[in-house]
Amino acid sequence: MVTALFTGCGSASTSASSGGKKKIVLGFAQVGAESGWRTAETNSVKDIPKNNSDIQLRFSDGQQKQENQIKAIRSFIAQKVDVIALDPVVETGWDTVLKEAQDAKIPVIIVDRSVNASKSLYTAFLGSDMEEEGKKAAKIVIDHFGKDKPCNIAELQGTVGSSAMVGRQKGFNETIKDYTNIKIIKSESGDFTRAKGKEVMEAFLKSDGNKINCLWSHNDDMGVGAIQAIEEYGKKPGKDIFIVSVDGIKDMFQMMKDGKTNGIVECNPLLGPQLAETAKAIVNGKHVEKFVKSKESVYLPDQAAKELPNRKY
Ligand code: GYE
Repeated sequence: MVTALFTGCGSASTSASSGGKKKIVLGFAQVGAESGWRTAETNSVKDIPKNNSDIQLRFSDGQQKQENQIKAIRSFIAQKVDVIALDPVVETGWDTVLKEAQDAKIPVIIVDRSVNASKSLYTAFLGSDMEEEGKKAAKIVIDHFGKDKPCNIAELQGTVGSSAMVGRQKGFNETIKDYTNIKIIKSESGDFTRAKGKEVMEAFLKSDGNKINCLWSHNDDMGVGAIQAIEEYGKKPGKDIFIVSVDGIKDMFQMMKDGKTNGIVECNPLLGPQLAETAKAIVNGKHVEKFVKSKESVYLPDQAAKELPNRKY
């Protein structure tokens, strides 16, 4: 049996107190630990109590399973936390548990990945526009291949059914649709992990290694795994195969500095500070935006060396 892991301490019910002042108890239901991006987000969230003496955190790792995350939310409801933050592994299947939180009058902030549920079931969404990221990735490919150069893409999808995968794929595909020279010839999920990204890329190369000249990876970790596969196959990543991915982790910046990848679309995982602000605003009855967007950029090889030392994740 898999049990959700909880860390953080405090009384089992109602708000914790410190020096007579009540702390806001925030329960965070995390996806798992599948990528460098995820580790950075977890660290940023775990820093919340250090930077906000009025917040106490209870953290649960869902180990990439929705059932664990649902259990965690139910446990947060039973503990009567003040605010629940959910980073949903997949988009669908949340209605029942979100309704349970609502019935218990506990506000829910959806973080990072979005849910496919009625907007009335949560107070705010804090995260990135995944479709926009897919569009930005496609534009980098289009800028390189133009309208004539044949471009045969191998696509490494993220976790199937996650908003990060669904949104990035949609944005990318919509942007390339009028370019008849740009085709996706291989597409499979690498579940956002390095090991799976390598494995899937090996299989792609085995069957179509002579055709693939572009890799579109929904995240950097799968891309890093794929770069290893490409090198082992005897091709030059970033040269024989043009590569674009999303996140902006240090390892991928290093690859870009080394000339092994061609474009990084940034997705910001450092959501802790914005989450803390949003949770406080909600508890204090202040107005919060329904969609709190995180800020992000695009990086090309000429910026890699300069940007690498500045990367925080
Ligand atoms: O891109 C990937 C992680 O949900 C935005 O999840 C996040 C994605 C991120 O595993 O690396």
